[in-house]
Amino acid sequence: MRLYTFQHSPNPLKVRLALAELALDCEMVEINLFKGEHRSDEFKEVNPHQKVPVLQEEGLILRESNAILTHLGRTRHSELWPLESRWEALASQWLFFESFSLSVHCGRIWWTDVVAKAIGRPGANEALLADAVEELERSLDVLESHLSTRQFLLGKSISLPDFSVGVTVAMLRETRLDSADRWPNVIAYRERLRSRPSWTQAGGDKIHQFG
Ligand SMILES: N[C@@H](CCC(=O)N[C@@H](CS)C(=O)NCC(=O)O)C(=O)O
Repeated sequence: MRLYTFQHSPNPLKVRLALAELALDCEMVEINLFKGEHRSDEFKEVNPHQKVPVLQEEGLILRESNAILTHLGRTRHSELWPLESRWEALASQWLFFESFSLSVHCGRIWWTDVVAKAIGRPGANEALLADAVEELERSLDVLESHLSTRQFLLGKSISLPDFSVGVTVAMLRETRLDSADRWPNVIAYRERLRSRPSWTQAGGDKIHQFG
């Protein structure tokens, strides 16, 4: 199994966390986005969309982090992905929520407040940022309420959808929306994820470190 990844990027981090928690061996191929390596002809053969992560396994080439988590969950029998249809329906719900209601908006704010400042690139424009904040506030309120009675998305135990939603809300650390007063349960959830050995093993804090 091989993963195309980049140490400072959130979407590949979701997969590295899952691999660490599932104790799976995987060859890591680093694609340096800051140097434009994802735009090379060689990488376009792997992923015409020119994005990471991409997982290669026995002839399967799979892009989209949440599809990769689903694949790992369904093929590796583990308590991180119970194969029960109602459980899987709720897992899908959270993966789609992450994809449509969190990811792009968190990405814009993280890029502007953290990455662009650190590496000297322009942030997102003001209209996009205003839209991101408005959309995210509503989504974070949903998550805040959900986590008021649960440790993790699907109850007491962590599962693969937590690595998706958890990484995406972790992007908001040190941004304008990093508010423990407004979203205490979300921040506590993020810190539960960050305190796991898998977070350290996967280099989770590198989404905030660009030295
Ligand atoms: N929906 C995709 C998003 C993948 C994505 O945007 N990856 C970023 C890194 S986190 C990337 O490769 N960006 C390079 C680019 O868009 O040019 C997923 O969940 O995997």
